[in-house]
Amino acid sequence: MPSTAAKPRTKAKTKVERPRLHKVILVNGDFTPREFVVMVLKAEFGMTEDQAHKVMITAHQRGVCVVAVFTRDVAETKATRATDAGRTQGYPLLFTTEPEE
Ligand code: TYC
Repeated sequence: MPSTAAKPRTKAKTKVERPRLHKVILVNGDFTPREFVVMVLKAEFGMTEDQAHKVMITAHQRGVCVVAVFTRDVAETKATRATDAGRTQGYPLLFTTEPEE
């Protein structure tokens, strides 16, 4: 029996894209002590004292500093945890996220 099935003329392309990364951003504020910001950066982002101090000072001087990049879920979870760490101590410490270009 002759086959009537037409051969596909196009080949399905498997397109695998890397997930977009998201930045965790530390926002400056007047009321959170510097040492507390450094402590949170060390605890939540595994930074050394030196790295954490540099990030804190950059946010303090410029208003914001990129802490690290992660997949969206991880970035959001870390930003929330770090922000909550401040809130539990009564500090208005703020971490936000934004997609990388
Ligand atoms: N600006 C704060 C102060 O002078 C310290 C600080 C730095 C707070 C960075 C938040 O993201 C921040 N005590």
